[in-house]
Amino acid sequence: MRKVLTPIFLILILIPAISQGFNLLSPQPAGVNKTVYIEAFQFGYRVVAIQEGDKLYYPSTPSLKLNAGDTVTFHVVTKDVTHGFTIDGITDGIAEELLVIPGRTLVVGPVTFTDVGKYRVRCSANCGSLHPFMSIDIIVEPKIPYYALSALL
Ligand SMILES: [Cu+2]
Repeated sequence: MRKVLTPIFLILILIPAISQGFNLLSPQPAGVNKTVYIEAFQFGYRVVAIQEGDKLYYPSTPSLKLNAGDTVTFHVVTKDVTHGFTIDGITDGIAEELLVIPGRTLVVGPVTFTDVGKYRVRCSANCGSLHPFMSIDIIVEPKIPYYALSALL
């Protein structure tokens, strides 16, 4: 069984590697442009959809997952009261300007996430009793092609 599986495994790794010019360990291939649609509410944020080119995704995760190098434009709306949308370490200098007002769309970005890590989005407008706890995490993961990962197994 192993004698059969090994060549199949190698082919599965080599075909994409050859087609991409053996670019296996390039640490950060060019990122992807994304538009992320977010709804702010008392007391949290929900990722409604992610647009990548002409593709639209509807993520069901509580955080926003990105790959290093991605460039993101956020479109943020709210249906209840005015909220804020500040990204720790990125929009610190303009936090008070980033208000999400009912009936309007706040556009933030484009922001390029070059560093792997966790970025916390916070509400900067006092929107009610649980306002201090209103946040969502953006998790930026290294961009490693799937076949490079499989070669490590
Ligand atoms: Cu709020």
